[in-house]
Amino acid sequence: MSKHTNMQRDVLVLNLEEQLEGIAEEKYGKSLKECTDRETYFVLLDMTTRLMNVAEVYNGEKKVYYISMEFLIGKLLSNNLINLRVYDRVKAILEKNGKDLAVIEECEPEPSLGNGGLGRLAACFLDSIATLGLAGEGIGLNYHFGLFKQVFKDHLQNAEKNDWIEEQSWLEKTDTTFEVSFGDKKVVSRLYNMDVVGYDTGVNKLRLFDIESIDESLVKKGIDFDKTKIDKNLTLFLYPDDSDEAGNLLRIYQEYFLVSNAAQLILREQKERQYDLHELNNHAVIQINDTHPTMIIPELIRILVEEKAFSMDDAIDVVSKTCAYTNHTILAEALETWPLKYLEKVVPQLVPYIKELDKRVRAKYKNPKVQIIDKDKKVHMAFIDIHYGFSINGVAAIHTDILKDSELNDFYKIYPEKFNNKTNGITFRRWLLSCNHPLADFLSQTIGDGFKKDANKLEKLLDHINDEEVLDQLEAIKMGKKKELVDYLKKHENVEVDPDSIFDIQVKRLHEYKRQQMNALYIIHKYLEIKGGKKPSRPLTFIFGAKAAPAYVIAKDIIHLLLVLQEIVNNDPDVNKYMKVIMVENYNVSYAEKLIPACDVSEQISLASKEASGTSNMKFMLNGAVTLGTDDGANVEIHELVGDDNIYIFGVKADEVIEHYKKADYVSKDYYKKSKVIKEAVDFIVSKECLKVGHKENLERLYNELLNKDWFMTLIDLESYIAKKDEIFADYEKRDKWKKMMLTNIAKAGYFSSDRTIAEYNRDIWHLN
Ligand code: 475
Repeated sequence: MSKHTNMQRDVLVLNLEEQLEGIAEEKYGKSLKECTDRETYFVLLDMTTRLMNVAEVYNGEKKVYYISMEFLIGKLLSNNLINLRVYDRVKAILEKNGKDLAVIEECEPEPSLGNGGLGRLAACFLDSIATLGLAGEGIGLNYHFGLFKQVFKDHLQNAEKNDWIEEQSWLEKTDTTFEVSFGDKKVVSRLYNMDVVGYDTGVNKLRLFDIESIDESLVKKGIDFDKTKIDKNLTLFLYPDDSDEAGNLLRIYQEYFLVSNAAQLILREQKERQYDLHELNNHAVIQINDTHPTMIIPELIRILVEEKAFSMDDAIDVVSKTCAYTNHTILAEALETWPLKYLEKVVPQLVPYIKELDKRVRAKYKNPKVQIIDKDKKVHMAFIDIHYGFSINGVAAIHTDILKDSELNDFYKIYPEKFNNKTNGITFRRWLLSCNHPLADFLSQTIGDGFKKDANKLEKLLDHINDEEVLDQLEAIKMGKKKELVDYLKKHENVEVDPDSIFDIQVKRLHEYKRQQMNALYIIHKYLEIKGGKKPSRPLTFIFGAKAAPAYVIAKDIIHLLLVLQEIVNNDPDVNKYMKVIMVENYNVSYAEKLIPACDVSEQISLASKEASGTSNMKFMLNGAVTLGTDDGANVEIHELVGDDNIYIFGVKADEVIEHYKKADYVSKDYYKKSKVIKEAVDFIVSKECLKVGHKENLERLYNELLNKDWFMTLIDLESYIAKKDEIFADYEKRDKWKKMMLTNIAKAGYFSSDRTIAEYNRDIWHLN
């Protein structure tokens, strides 16, 4: 940090209390004490912004641009205060004035600029890039309503808009505007910045582009709007319903809007610094977050050729050395392939370049499976990244292996040197220091606070594995967090939960491959057992949080089933003393921060091979939950780190699953017919009890799906899942063993700090100073 900014910062920090009083007076003409909670929030926002304004801004010879359609940043107040190292002081000042920072935080709206894992990862990465002192920025879109707000009505998911932008917010409006041309229209963009402050370091920027001509009034009911009015709707929502053509086209408009702005911003910066564009790769590296921003490649080539007098060869060469791609999924339906005719309509200026890139591939490789434009005239976006980028990475060891050995094997044979793994990580600032103060403080007391800067130091906790006092403290902290959650659930979901029950939690997007339906079948099984007189030794609380894509019918049916089970179980006097089911409404980052510290059993039960990595598995572990999971994604690495004795693994392995798909020999009905337990659980979905509460159409559709399709093999693992889950619940009673498992999981979580992940990206891909 430079001397100058350091001093300014010191002055502000020394006089924090006067500063806050000054801002309160200036803004509201009253003292801090007299401010309402909401006013206090805005006072803090102002104060924090001032502190960030005097922090060092990173500049380097080379910069990373992390381009992503999603940055699921969550609320920022607490995190910014923590990273600025003023959290405790601010909290104390507020307390002196009769205020509770935790209550103030509730006034902050959550920006939901992401769907799930991929978007949240981007946010963790920004935190780590700044914390490691690297010059880097995120480039994304400023969606006005973000991801929809989930509301339950009649046991069904409804979608409403999430209005998060207020008059005063973390967004800073800039003077930067660009023109973006589509085939049939032009729009003018506007850049908004958000500061991203590192932990005890300087700041970077998150750049969010918007359009000047946006019209929020286009949204009439729920999240419906006229999808054809591009100049008015472009940045209204994240991921509009893509089940129809207009939705798909809007998505392409959004993607091109993102990359056109990114390209203009990056090239402007090169010019300002008087860099030679022939050396772009020495000054910029572009990390493409999944295929959504892939058009940055042909767009940069186009600009270099048409506006900067590059030859085609030179343009392709330098852009290929600048762009790197991260793959987050092997699900075929998530790998983008755009019909060429859509691209011709939206971005005709890119089409000749995409055809040129395709032509060059064809000249070199005869294999039709590596060609960019296939025989049906569809453009495979990932293939552009692989041929014309210098790096491709998966997000966990097993995922990268699957990419190399099966999914992208034809490419791996051509470019083995481009493939690399970067196992995901999470920022410990948000997922420990901010969401679990008691645990963070206790760790500081026990092992010193070195772990805050070097997460591997958490391993020191292992020295205390036989220390009763430490083990009891961990248990007490968990209980404290469970009680906080109990109060919150009472208030927000109107359910009573026993803090002494086992908290078993599955929170993530709703998708059949993640198998929430398998968890639901276990719950049915338990319910029937209890009805039959077999009581668990301790009450069980099953908690879910998940949004389903509005166009994903079966996913919404699974939510319906969970809500129906919640009603049946929680209202059945024979059962509700022994178990409860809670599907929380509108699961988001803020909710995750309340649920994760309170969890005992972390559900990570995807069909092996399907979950690229998962990141909630890491968050739960760090907060002392024990994983119940399949050998999938980063679970495999958690397993290796904690050993067989500190994790509960069940189910078929990835290679077996891949074999089944290859042979197409999985028949779910066979499992249903063979097992009484499976049959009973599945049949209950369409039982009298369920049909009385729920809807015939939804329940029957789900039942038929499970019996006749079950594309993600729920029934193949159901029996081993039931057995493992019964085992983990029984082991919960061996308190000594359990507390040691908690401790081991926390101690071994250091590897999953996103600081480690980002250091690896930098070492292997970015090469920034
Ligand atoms: C994986 N989202 C997790 C996480 O690497 C992994 C897809 C299409 C359009 C918009 N969003 C998506 C994802 O693919 C996604 O979130 N993938 C997730 O990325 C971070 O930990 O296993 O499912």
